[in-house]
Amino acid sequence: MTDLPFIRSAAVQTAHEKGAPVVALESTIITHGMPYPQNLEMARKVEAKVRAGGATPATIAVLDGILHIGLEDAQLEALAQTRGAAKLSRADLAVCMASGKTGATTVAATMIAANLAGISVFATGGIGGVHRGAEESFDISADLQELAQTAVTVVAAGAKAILDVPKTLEVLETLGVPVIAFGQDQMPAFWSAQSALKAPLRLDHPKDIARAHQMRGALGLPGGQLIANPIPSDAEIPRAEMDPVIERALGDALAHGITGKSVTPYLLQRVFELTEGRSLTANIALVLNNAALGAQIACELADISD
Ligand code: PSU
Ligand code: MN
Repeated sequence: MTDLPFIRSAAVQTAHEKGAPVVALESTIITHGMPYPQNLEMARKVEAKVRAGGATPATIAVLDGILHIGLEDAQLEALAQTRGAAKLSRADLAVCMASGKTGATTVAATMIAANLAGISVFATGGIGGVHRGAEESFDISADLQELAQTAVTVVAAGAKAILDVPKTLEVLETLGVPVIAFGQDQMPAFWSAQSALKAPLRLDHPKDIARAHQMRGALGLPGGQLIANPIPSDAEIPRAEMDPVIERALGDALAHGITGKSVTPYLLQRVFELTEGRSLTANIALVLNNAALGAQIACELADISD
């Protein structure tokens, strides 16, 4: 136990010992994706949603160099108020831990940590992907590579609409990542339930998603699956409304010379300002929806493994 490079919260430890369903949750969305105190409210509601679905939530973060699989409520509260937390992707995780610092895990780093702790399902808002203008900037999120190599099923509301979604789908196809729309043919577009793009694959039942996860393992295929779960229609912001907002935010990012890790947090903050907070309300609704589906998939997987 002592040589594990992580610690589990008490609740996650109990679930782990029983083989009970666990859903991993990321922390970059808390520190870099939403302002305080809405981020803390969101994080608590998402955990409650997972519990209501019969699974144990495991929010993942590095606190003072220690990789935590599941946070106690006081730790969650402290993280939500931390200003200097690093944004940790695959490249950053080991350095942060070795230097005793605090950092929040992106989709990529959360997948690595979940896999290490034996957790197969992870719910988030939207994954990172190919940024618009990537042909110039080369800005492609490490989340995509991670989906290709780490066996975790990630439930998201598609790729964030600030990205180049067609290019993101092309890269995922090249990497052999199954992109599965849940219950509809179209790819969802994060704040909007529909996009103009057809999803590569579609499944309608959490049990089938769990089976597909298991089948990939049985086939010896590395990597996970991306489940694209549309935002509930009563919470969505239609595409026609979002498109000009996104265009403006992208223009502002360019004008301010925002690059690298700061691009996604900057764009999310700018979209929040330009929609007068409506993007945040939608973002919270979609994360909750993903947490509920993640819990269902985790329960089905635990059933299969019994
Ligand atoms: N989804 C959200 N809000 C976020 C993110 C996802 O609703 O803040 C974060 C995730 O942690 C994702 C990261 O991994 O943004 C992508 O960052 P980048 O584009 O720099 O790879
Ligand atoms: Mn990037």
